Formats: sequence, structure tokens, C-alpha cells
Amino acid sequence: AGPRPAVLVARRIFAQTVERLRTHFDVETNDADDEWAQEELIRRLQGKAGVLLTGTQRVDAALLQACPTLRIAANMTVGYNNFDVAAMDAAGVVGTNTPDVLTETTADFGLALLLAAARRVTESEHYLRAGRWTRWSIDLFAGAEVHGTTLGILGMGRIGQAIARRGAHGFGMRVLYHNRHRLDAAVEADCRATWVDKATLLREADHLVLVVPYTPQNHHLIGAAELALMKPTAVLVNIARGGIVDDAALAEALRAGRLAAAGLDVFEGEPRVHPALLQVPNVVLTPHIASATVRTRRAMAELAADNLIAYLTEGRALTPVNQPRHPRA
Ligand code: 8YV
Repeated sequence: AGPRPAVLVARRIFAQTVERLRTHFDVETNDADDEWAQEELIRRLQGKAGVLLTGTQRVDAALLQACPTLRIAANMTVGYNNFDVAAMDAAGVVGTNTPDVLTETTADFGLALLLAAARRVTESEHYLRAGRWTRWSIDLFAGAEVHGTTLGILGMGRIGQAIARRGAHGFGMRVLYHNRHRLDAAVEADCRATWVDKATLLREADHLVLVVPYTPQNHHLIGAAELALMKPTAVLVNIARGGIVDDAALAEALRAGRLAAAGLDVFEGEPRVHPALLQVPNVVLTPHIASATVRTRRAMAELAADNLIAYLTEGRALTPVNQPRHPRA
């Protein structure tokens, strides 16, 4: 056997996971809670065969060219819009993500945001904390109904399906979805979900949850024109990626009462949040935590590490997003 491969853990993760990586590799870590600048990442990647990322740093042609020893980039995320997959294929570098382990946890949070926004949970809590609750009132924080309404889901992958099952089976909702591909009849039956075109989905949904991957085609998939199709009583939830929604247009629709409320876990240009969103009361804002339970974040880190170990010791990644024809040796 040759020397142990070297890997880079580009963000602070769990010590236990790093220890496991150290049993196989020479490991360099980033123990600060800040992301390295791209040039710094490239500098640290010199001589490394693998990298563990948290889904924000770009793996593009420039990085791949500047890091000729890199063979695998393991995201601890299910979304991998930080990967230029075509460039990785061309360079012979494998990318991996962490599907399945976060599906149910993330779906739970989609429902949490929908319920919180519809039932004005955070808005009313701020009112209470501010000492403004002095009496019962018949329409105090009267919100939108959730159970028994029509749930729209845009993007019907694993998480979309898990949300559909919660809506249909738990809340007695009628579920409509739009996806590039229709699901198999058996999956549709299990989710009790019906495929419709995008405009019908926007028009008919009482509430709409976004769970599509972020691709160039999905940039501002929900902008002013799409918001105008939605019911003014609707709640919009985004647990997918910032950039799928035009945040300025959404803030304006919320301000003008053209949409009842929104629940947002992801933002264009996060961790910055569009200042207009901070000004409207009828939006629940959370800092990209839909997958953040103790158990799920551990499972994500472990799966990312398992991908590095499996690929660099046995040549076979567990959950690859691409299959380069000529992998780097
Ligand atoms: C993570 C995510 O919060 O999986 C994804 O696509 O966006 C999230 O689960 C995050 O990027 C942690 O690595």
C-alpha cells in the first residue's frame, strides 16, 4: 500500500466523524465556523484526494484544474447545486451527496413552517413577548386553515413525497404536485397525490411547498408572475434553495396582501436576507435549519465520510451524483 490519502474537511463537523476519517486518511480540518474563501480552499486542497463540503463552496472547472490530486468531493447535503457536474465529469472527479438520511426530518420542517406561517405562531409570539397581550379578542391572530385544504408541492422527489404523505395522511389534505416527471401510479397512490401542470398548481393550491433542486432553469421559478397566480389566502413555503424564489417580489406580494404568509428557510444570497422580507410581519424566517436535528446532522456527516472512505479505499462511492467515464486515479 502507498501512503495514506489526504482529505480536507472544509467546515467544522463532529469530532467523532473526523476521528473516523483519521483512521483511514491524513485529515486537515477547518475548525472555525467560517467558510474559507475559494482561493484559500484551493490552497488547502493541494495534495488532497478528497474533500468534505457543506454544499456552499463551488466545485467548478477552475477549482478542478487548480487541484489536480482531487478525486472526490463529498457534500453533506442532498442538494448539490455547488457542483458543476459537467466539469467534474470532464475532470474525472466524483461528487457525492447525502440523500435519504435527511428526508423525513426535512419534511417535518416543511410542515413546521407551513403550520407556523398559516397559524401565525412566531408573529403572535412576538406580540406576546412585547407585552401587548392584554385581552381575548375574537379575531386575534386568526390565521389560515391547514387541515383539509389543498396542498401544492413543487418538486416531487424524496422530500416532496414525504411532505405529500404528511399532508394527505396526517392532515387530510388533497395533494397536487408538479414535477418534470410524473411519478409511478403506485407512488402517487401512496402519497395520494395528483400531477398537474405548474399553472394549475399555482392557481389551485391553498398552500404551496417548494422542494425543487436549484438549477439554472429553476432560478426565480417563483417570481411576480407566478405569485400573481396564487390565491391571496395562500401560504408559500421554501425549504429548497434561495434563488428559486424572487425574494424581492415575494416581500412585495406579502406586503401588499397578495399572499397571506410565507415560511422561508432559504434565501437568495444567504446568510444575508433581503431587507424587505425583514420588514413584513407575515413571514416566518429560519436560518437554513430544515435538516438540523441532532440525529440527522450526524447521519449526514457520517454518510459524507462514508462516501470518502468507500471511494478512496475501494473505488466505489455510496451515493454518487455522477459517474465520470475516466475517473482520476
Ligand atoms: C443543509 C441542505 O442544511 O441538504 C441540503 O441540501 O441544504 C441542508 O440539509 C446544509 O447545507 C448542511 O450541510
